[in-house]
Amino acid sequence: MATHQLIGSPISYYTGKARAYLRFKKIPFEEVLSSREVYEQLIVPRVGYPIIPVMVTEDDKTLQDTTDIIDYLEARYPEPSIYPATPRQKLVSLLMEIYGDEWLVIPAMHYRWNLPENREYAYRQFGATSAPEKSPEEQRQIGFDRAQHFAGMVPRLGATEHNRDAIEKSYLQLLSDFDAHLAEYPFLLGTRPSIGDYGLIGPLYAHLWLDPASGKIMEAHAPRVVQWVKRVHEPQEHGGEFLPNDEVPKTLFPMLARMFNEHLPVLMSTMDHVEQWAEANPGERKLPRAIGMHEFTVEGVRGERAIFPANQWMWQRAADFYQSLDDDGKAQVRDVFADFPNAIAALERPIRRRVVRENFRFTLEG
Ligand SMILES: N[C@@H](CCC(=O)N[C@@H](CS)C(=O)NCC(=O)O)C(=O)O
Repeated sequence: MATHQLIGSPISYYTGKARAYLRFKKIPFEEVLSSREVYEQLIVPRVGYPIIPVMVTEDDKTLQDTTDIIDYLEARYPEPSIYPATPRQKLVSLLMEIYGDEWLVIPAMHYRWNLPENREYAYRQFGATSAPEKSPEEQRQIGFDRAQHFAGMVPRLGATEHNRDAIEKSYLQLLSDFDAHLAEYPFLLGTRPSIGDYGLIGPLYAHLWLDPASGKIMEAHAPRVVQWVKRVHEPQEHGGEFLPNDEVPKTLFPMLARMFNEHLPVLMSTMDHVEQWAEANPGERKLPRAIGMHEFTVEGVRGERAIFPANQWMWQRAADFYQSLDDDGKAQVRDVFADFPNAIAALERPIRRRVVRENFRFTLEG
């Protein structure tokens, strides 16, 4: 009988997110290695361009983007839901998903491609995925060639020699903040993983734990985060509960504050640039992957990175949810984020030009 297939690689960021989710939900699936042949014969013909993970469902539907994969499966396998039902927890879980998916890619890619031990490991793993039948020496060469595309993304994502120390400082502080949270709770919002845990597992599993030099850093700075990585990626439990009374634990606030300081200004600037791009390109709907460069700041150090409309698509999930709440729900959110006026302003900001996904590509709505 046909089963869902998850096509991806053992050291891929977003494959790890989807795999962890599927395991927790006990959804039957088989994993297919994204070899060169699989890219040529399955991924590119179905999606239109090379990307992982891809899900081919048991009834042969093609899904890409882990957020779409997860939401498709949540509708069919609703219990136990990874979306809290209450306003504050649901919003916090969506924010942590965006932060993991779209911002922690900076430390993740920095550590993978700028530490020689990790880079060497990644070449070999890339090669083993791409050409499992070849010898280790040939795989290393194939992996090296394939890796150039990914290593080349690092400066476009904003990680350079100039801000290296700041990126590492911010990441190590995030690790210790998360470690302190995990002294109290097994997951972000209680004893059940939420969509926020799945956002964070992408970077924290593959690049920041499995890569050997990264794993040593995590073991040394945040042993509880290591345990969480294992708990999320190899779940033993299938249930658990979100905390009662829509509580957002105090121990999450340092992580939220870091996201609001570093990532939120970039999300707002992305929306400005999407609006400007729409003005400058009347009638054009298909968005390029990146639309110019903008500044960002980490630990007081300024950098530049490409502007990705994909980031806005993810942000819309949180903003739409907040804006859909009734007055009481909004007031509860404003209350819990009272110390973060920039977060409230961001959530209230109308989305003038929406980014949607059509045929696996980002376009402007309507
Ligand atoms: N947001 C997407 C991103 C998928 C993605 O970026 N995958 C990476 C590997 S983990 C990739 O294939 N990148 C190819 C590229 O960026 O050219 C998701 O959640 O699935």
